[in-house]
Amino acid sequence: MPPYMFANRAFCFSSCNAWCRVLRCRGIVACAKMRNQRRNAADFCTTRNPRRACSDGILFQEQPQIGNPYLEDALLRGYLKSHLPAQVFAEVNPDLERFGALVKDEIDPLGRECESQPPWLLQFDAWGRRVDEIVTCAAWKRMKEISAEEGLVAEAYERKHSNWSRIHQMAKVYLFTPASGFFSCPVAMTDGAAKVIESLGIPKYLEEAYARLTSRDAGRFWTSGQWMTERKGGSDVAGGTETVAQELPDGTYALRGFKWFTSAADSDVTLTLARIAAANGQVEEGTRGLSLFYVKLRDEEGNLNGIQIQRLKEKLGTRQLPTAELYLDGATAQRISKEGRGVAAIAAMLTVTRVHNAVTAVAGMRRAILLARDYAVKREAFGKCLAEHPLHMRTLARMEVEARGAFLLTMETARILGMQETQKATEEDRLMLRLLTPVVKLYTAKQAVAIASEALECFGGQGFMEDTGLAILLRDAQVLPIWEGTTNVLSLDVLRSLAKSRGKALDAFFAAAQAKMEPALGVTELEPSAQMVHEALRKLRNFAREMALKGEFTAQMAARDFAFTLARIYGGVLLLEHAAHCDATTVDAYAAQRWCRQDLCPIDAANEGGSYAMNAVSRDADLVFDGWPDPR
Ligand code: UCC
Repeated sequence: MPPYMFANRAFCFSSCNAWCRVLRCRGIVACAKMRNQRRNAADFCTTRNPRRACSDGILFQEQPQIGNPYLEDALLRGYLKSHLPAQVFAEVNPDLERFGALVKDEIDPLGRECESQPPWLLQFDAWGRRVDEIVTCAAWKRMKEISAEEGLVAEAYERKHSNWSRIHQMAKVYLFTPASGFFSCPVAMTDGAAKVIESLGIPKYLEEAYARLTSRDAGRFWTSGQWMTERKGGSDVAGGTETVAQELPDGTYALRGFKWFTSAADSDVTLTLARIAAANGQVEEGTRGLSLFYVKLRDEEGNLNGIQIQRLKEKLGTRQLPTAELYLDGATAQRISKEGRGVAAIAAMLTVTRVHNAVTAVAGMRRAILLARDYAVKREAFGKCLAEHPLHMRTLARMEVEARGAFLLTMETARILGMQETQKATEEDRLMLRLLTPVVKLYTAKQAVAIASEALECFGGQGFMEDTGLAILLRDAQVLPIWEGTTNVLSLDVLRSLAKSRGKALDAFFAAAQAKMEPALGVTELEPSAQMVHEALRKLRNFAREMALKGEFTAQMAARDFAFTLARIYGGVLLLEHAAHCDATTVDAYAAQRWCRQDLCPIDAANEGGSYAMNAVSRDADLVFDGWPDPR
């Protein structure tokens, strides 16, 4: 044995005995006897026929596995138990347990099939006829049926449990999304389209679409796309949308333009933006020129509606999902917003899809952690399993705390969305929904990438391999900070929400934080953490006052740190609220304490350090362009 290994073992023996006893008591690590039995079995294989063992590549590391994801997720179950009314929990709990089993037994294998059989574009048939057919695998089609049958959209609109239906639906989507081969993307957009149509009062001409988008009947269920990104990009929608809508005599419109990224381009219908052309062909530029349109992709015979599919995109991740470039060559469309109110109308969709984005982010974190946790009790290194190494457990615990905060932030946003849709929301709730949606979307997305990356490291080299099914966790997570608005665009959206509400959204934030933390203040082990959140709130309030005085420039410079501060503080608030609940465990309290130990107000330190001073931009530019061959 090399000396370094000996040294390592000696260290572990002397300092970690007590720790290992704790793990064994909990049955977390196999007892030494079981481990020896396993090792003896392996030795038996190799000593009997060592050459065969090497040449056959006999399994020498155990594969991490996830059972029923609902039963393995203590926080999800604890959250539902403590938040849902008892009667609602009694109905939702068995449904989620059953659905969790379905995820494990059927959806997960289908998701893997979607990965191994990605979509492809059949542009011409054998006789040269242009068909532009996106060919998807059977598993992808089955995902659509499951989405309908399980009411992954419908649940939120039937409102059987009033405002809590949103939580029920999002909990199901949370279980579904990491196993779904990204069918959760069309589910998210379908939910968003249903929301827009509902917010328009379900006009007669959209009744069928609404019924189908929210149907549980797999034969009737339609999915929707959300085409917002054109050749000039997807962030600056007002500056980048070139598609023109020409009104036809029957009151419909013909759309002409190029949509650069269209996710789930095999959808049945879509919502999209375009500029209405006047009789002289002129269009109005900017936001005021944009209107929202509803488009059916194919006619009754299955022919595309004036749409050419140019190509499918080559992507880093989400390869299961057909993302296409589309040329609209006279696609017939119905205008569904008032003229020039397209962005405001599609905002209802953005709220919903951004919550879905966050749900996918936290669900991805959970999946990565469940796998890493399982591997920690299976994989041995330096003579013992990973769970017996304190540093490894510390790493997993950090990931767990991060995932918990992100989960509660997401569910709280979904909860308020449910309140708003059932007319139970107060003015404070409405302001909080507007503020929290971009905060939660941007924060969870960034953390999802970080957690996925950390999780891969937990598997060593195996985490870097495609055929383990682990590398995809990171590849797929990387889309989340980009979809539905990048981190910076959403940071600026946070500022918009403050400006539009004349600061009332921030007042609502302070009031909600205060109220939610109240119960924790009376609990001895939570009190110090609650004080830390209080202190962070005080610093944030001071910064907000300073920002108001300094104006737009400082606000923009600080926007990202500001959004992260809101997320950190509110994550702490929600973890404390959860830990103060009567059903909470000591683990919940510990998670809250751990979260609150980090810097809850990063904007304060950055401000103190001069990050938002007037000369900071030019200094940033000097730094960035240092060595650039063509200085401006
Ligand atoms: O990402 C995409 C791929 C789809 C895949 C779906 C995945 C779903 C998750 C799946 C999980 C598995 S497509 C979309 C990517 N692009 C974006 O998300 C756009 C990013 N850019 C922004 O969000 C910008 O902030 C814009 C485009 C909204 C800003 O545009 P404007 O033109 O500057 O807009 P204004 O002037 O700020 O706002 C126009 C109106 C205002 O209303 P009024 O006129 O009444 O004052 C705003 O208050 O729209 C209102 N508004 C909003 N309302 C704007 N943003 C919002 C909002 N977030 N909420 C409510």
